[in-house]
Amino acid sequence: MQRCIPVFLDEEIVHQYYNGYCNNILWPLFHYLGLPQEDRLATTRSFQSQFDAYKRANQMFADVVSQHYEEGDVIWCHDYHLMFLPKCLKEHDRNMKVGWFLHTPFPSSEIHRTLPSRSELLRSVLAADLVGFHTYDYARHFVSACTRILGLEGTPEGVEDQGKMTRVAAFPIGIDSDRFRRALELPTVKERICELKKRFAGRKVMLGVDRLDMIKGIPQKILAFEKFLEENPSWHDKVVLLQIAVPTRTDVPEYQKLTSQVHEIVGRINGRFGTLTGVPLLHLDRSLDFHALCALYAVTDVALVTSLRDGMNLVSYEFVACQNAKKGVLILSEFAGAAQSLGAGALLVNPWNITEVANSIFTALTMHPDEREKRHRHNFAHVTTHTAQEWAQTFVSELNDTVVEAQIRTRQ
Ligand code: ADQ
Repeated sequence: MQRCIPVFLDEEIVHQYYNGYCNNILWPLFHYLGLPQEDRLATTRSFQSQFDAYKRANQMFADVVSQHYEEGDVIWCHDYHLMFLPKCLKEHDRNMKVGWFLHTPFPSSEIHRTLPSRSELLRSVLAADLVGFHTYDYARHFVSACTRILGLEGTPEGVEDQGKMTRVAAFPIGIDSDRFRRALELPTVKERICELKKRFAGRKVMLGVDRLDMIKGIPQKILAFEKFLEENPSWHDKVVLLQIAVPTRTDVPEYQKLTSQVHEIVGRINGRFGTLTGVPLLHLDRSLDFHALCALYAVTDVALVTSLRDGMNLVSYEFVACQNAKKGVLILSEFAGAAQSLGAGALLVNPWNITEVANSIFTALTMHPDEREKRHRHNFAHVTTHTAQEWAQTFVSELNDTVVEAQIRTRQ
């Protein structure tokens, strides 16, 4: 059986659909960043052609799915790139069982209603039988958008349109926590842990791991670290922040600007607080392999996740999964979906408030071991029980049930 079937898109479609409509319009909008500021007018002018490309690309996915579809298959569409797909699939065969899951936040209906194609996108998603989000808030925003923009009726189960019920619910994602725990037992990872401990001996290790994306709040994070250093001279040679930022969407100008901005702040901080023997901030523009990442998570004392918005944020889960020995502290943005599941164990912060984040860094570095243990235990229990496997099984089983219910209603 083929487990993966590619859908080939030509360069023009990739430009208009993927770089354009998906990453220049939907991604910033869903993260409350609005449309790109400088080329707002150009974006508005090219909006329709980008949306047409978006629909064409989704239709191409639908054509490939339809070619391989067999009766009884369940189809699960993922993310904001494929909001038009449920409609295309149902037009092909209304008996297909179709689910759609959004990995980003779904914003307040007041944000969504600024989108010129707001109604068409909502109606396409509503063609699905089950619509899922990471949190109840996102689900609630989606239902509000359907009631306010389309005038439909929202119920506790979802949205009803002309007798067709679309179930809308929260399915918070998790990670494969066992994979991380198994990795920590491998000799190569243990060796890396020893090397890192030697390398950073005498210093507390703080860690940030993000795609270099404006939603991840990397400039805000390192500005907060700078403020912490300004206000706590006694910590200057006792702490290091490792920021691992994997470059992403490098052909989009906004992302190129972000990279230069981050490099400039990093240079300034190291110039101000570095000594001949070391710098307080190590910033790497690259991704790490899985074992290197596990070792880094394991030696970290404080993880800093300061997303300005984030659907969930799995880095926070991965850090917790690797911390059974150390019981480090997680500083977590209240605007990440993960704040709803790991909020009781983490130190929650508003990433825009640099003073608050700087104070939380101090609290985390000086926290009593009993308090760290209590907080870690809470989060570890969550991360190891709410796994990726459980997430997928719950969604698919609920998708099956939804369709079964619909069939029962038809029979009545
Ligand atoms: P992302 O925005 O990519 O995902 P996140 O959930 O943090 O964000 O997942 C990132 C993944 O990439 C993690 O597994 C992490 O380990 C890895 N990664 C990041 N930087 C790395 C680096 N420098 N080196 C190696 N690995 C790195 C989207 C949404 C999130 C949502 C997920 C899942 O934006 O909000 O949690 O989907 O639904």
